[in-house]
Amino acid sequence: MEKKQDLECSSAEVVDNSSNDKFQELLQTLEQVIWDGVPLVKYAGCWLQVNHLRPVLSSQKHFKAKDTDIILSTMPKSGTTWLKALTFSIANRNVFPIDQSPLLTSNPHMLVSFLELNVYWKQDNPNLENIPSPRIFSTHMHFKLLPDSIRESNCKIIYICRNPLDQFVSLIHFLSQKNFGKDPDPIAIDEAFDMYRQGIHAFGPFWDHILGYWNAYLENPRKVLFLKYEDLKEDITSQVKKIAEFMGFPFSQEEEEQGLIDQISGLCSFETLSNLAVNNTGNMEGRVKPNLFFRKGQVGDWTNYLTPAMTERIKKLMDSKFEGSGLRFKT
Ligand code: PAP
Repeated sequence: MEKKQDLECSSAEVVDNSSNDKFQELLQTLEQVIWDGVPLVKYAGCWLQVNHLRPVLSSQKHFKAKDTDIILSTMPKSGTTWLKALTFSIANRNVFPIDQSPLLTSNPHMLVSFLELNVYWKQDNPNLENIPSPRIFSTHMHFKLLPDSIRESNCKIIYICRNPLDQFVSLIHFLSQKNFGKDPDPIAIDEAFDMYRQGIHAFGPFWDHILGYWNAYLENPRKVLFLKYEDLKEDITSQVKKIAEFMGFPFSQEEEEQGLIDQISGLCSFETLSNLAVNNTGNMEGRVKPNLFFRKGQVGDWTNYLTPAMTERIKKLMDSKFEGSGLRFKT
């Protein structure tokens, strides 16, 4: 049953209300479904886990982007961990030599925080002023949900997407393992697939997520860099150069000759990161095991999981949703 969405309800109004009433009122107006055992709500056309809505609203109200900020945007399972590692390494290459990189002792997610899953998850209005520039934050939010200051300032957005077939397969593996593999009833692939096709998954619909950033990139390529996971797999060197230039930290000729691009690419590679002790032990803030972010790291693993009928359906959906956009995926 479709419930009316109150898109006019401003985030400021909702999160300001200490009694919680406004927030509860807003929730009542939103369409809700259960996905993998958790409630998702449809806010401004975007599906969010219900517990992500408040931090999204808080970030919209309070986040003040600086011109020097770099915002990494992704749909889950599209290359977030990789992009965090690469951008952190590029920005901090003069602070930490490669062999002393914090990536050797910290999972990339502990070095670059999500606005809605970390920063505004813990506090409604944290003080972020003292974080040294460039501040790098990440988000899974749709472009249209981003805090206004991100769009209005001169900060930069780096988006990475992945072909939806692999993204979906990566997602279902993550879901089956996320509660330390102890989820008694993880969502079945067929059910997840049917919902995915309807755009119902955390931060879905996937086509709106991707097209939101694609169109923003077409409108202003100096503001938004649009990357594809498959391109990074194919030629990491040119992509790292491109990312560094976009960030405003281009590699000097001397750095290139010293092999710094290869060193950063090697440090951030699936092979290196997935074998580090830090990414194979313990858990992250009691929520997930770090090795969940490193499964296979391949292009085309979907062929091992999706039936021909499923593949055809998704490909048709992709054709219809991305038609005319100029966007193509390597699968
Ligand atoms: P997140 O959005 O939850 O942080 P994200 O990092 O986007 O997840 O996606 C995880 C996927 O990226 C995994 O893909 P797979 O399930 O198909 O294997 C993971 O293996 C892959 N991945 C993580 N780090 C790297 C890396 N350094 N290079 C290439 N792929 C990587």
